[in-house]
Amino acid sequence: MGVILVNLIGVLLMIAIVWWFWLGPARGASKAVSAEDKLQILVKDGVYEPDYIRLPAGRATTLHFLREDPSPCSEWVLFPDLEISAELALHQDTKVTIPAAKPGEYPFSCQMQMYRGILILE
Ligand SMILES: [Cu+2]
Repeated sequence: MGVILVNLIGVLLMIAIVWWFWLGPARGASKAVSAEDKLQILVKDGVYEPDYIRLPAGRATTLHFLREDPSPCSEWVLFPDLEISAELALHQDTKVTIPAAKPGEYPFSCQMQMYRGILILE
């Protein structure tokens, strides 16, 4: 009986972890950034923070990338669908201007696609 209970707890814990990382409440809603804030994206530890940005379509916007990762992997940020690439200075704010564009999903990443994010224009 005790063994079954321990297994059950293990399984529930795994489900909880999976739920948290893949389906959790953090995805989307809480990472959304409003157009009023300074749109700063921290580049650190293999992730863009936030990695999910919603902005109004049809309006140019400036994103501020703050790169804190010295590895060359994080040096460039690419928005392939918008034909934007920018070299990010280490420990400094790098402005990246997003032109007015159609509504849609615009993924962005480093050159090797280790860092990934998505820009939603709506
Ligand atoms: Cu990379």
